Amino acid sequence: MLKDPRVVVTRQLPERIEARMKELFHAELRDPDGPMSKSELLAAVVKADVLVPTVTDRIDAEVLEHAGDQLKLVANFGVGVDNIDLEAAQRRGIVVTNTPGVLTEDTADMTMAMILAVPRRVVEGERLVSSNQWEGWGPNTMLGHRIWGKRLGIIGMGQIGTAVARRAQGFGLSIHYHNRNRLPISAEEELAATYWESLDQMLAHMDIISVNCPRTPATYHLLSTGRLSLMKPDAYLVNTSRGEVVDEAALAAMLKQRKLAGAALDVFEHEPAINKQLKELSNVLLLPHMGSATIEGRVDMGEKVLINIRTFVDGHRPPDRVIAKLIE
Ligand code: 8YV
Repeated sequence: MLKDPRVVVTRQLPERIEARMKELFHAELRDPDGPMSKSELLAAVVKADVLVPTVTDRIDAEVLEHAGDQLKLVANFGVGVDNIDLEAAQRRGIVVTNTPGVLTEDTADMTMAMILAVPRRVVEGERLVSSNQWEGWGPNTMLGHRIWGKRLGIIGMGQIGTAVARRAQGFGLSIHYHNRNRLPISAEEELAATYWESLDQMLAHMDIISVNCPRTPATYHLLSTGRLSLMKPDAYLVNTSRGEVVDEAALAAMLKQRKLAGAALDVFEHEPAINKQLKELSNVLLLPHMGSATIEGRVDMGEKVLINIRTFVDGHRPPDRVIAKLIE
């Protein structure tokens, strides 16, 4: 049992969550907001009993090895834990938790919006109107591609992938997926989903690919030049997972050469930097990592963080403990 734990939060969280954080713990909140520099992170782990980082903090081996013995818990505000060196945390006996479940539906909604937006040229159409260049309806104006009846290939059929599949079914897409483990037959039947053991083969047959797997050592550049080249030239790529799963430079080059029809990307390899070529293309929709950005979602994430910390400091196993081996 940890008495009056010092909780350092690296970013400004919803007001309601920060208020509760202060009631429950000796909380050090971020004001003004902004990502912590490496030196600020190093200073934080020297004094914190609990650190609450986000995707904008790299909690790498250097940071964790610099931590004082008092640091016992890293309670990530986010489901992806690729920003944390889990092995290094384990070596130091530091527990890591995340916030699964509560951002599934929001992220799936955004993924679906992106699946619809690029083939139907939603953003191009908006730009045409807002730049005063629209000259009126024409039978051959702004033609995109039909969604209904196309094949959607989901890479990573976890909670978010499954939530995307449920939505996509309603839009008449046939569901295909590649995952480390095949789903139970009942789940496949419910989604009318076809399992592809070979990612390469699935890529070659899909009209739209949605990346929904976590970023782990095994998924880094999973969509390499070679794999992207397997996709049909009239196929689209959507990524709401992590930028590092796709070789961004290779993707940009292929889109430029029209070897792919288009892409919708909410995440990037070197956020907030984005490959310059991507910004110059009209068949690409670029969003600022906002897949889970709803007010309700952020509050739910904060609640999860509070519960994880509270349970831990009370001497129990926190509900969302992340075990290094399980996610690799
Ligand atoms: C979050 C995300 O907004 O939770 C995740 O893994 O990618 C985002 O949707 C972000 O990570 C918060 O830290």
